[in-house]
Amino acid sequence: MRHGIQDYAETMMPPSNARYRQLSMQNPLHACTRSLVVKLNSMLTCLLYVVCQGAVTFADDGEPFEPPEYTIHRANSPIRIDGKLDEPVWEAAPEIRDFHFTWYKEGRKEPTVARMLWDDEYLYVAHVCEDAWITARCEEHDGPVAKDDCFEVMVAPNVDKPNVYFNIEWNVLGAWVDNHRPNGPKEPKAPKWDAEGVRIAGRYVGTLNDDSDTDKLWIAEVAIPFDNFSEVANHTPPEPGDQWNLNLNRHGGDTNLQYSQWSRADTDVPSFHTPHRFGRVTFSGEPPKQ
Ligand SMILES: [Ca+2]
Ligand SMILES: [Ca+2]
Ligand SMILES: [Ca+2]
Repeated sequence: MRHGIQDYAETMMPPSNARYRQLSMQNPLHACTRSLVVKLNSMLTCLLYVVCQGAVTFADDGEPFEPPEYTIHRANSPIRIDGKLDEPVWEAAPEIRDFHFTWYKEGRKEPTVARMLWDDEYLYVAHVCEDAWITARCEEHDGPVAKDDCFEVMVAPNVDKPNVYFNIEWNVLGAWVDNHRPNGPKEPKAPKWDAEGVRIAGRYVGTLNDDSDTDKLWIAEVAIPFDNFSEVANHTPPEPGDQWNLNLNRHGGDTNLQYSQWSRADTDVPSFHTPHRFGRVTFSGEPPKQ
């Protein structure tokens, strides 16, 4: 069953509406009084609609949308960007496993496990993507990474400017694309924005660009300097307790695209450019419990 925000408002309205309808039926109200009741009723409808919009929204699948939340703990020991997630601090970091297959409904859904950490210089992202057919051809910056199996982080680093966001996506070869949308998803991206100092190391189990066999997985370990977001974020590096809006997305390569994501979008066709549907991360000054 489809639910939009109006459906939600209507399900909440009957008590108020019924009450005002009852009043107007039981009392021989003057026309202008009835008019006032109608106006009050209409105002209440608008008020409730606004309240409901602020409180909760509904996705097309009828499930109420609550942004997923994640605590990014501080890395209390160095992270070597080598594609091996064997640092104890990675092992201790909380996992994100509940990726949504917002548009992909049939067939086996390929799981993802992602983790994030931070220190004074970098936001760290690590992920393990199960993948039966790994595609990775692009080796140049700002090339067609989106045609490959790729993983993307989108960040809106100031919750007071939720439409101002950045996206960086990479493949297992370490090629990446970076863009900045200073005025929201419907306005043009910044003519030129390059993330500086991004470090990516990937590994995979399988064969690249040969879909005649079945692959296992690919991994990337990524460090993104906070300085890249300094013009938008309140603090870079963040201060403990700071919150950002953020999403993690996957593209699927040549075969079985899937398009999975941490916080699910609300579009009919695949689109990750929905900053109003990003998840919420909180930077903790504490390392993860080991
Ligand atoms: Ca490592
Ligand atoms: Ca293969
Ligand atoms: Ca794939």
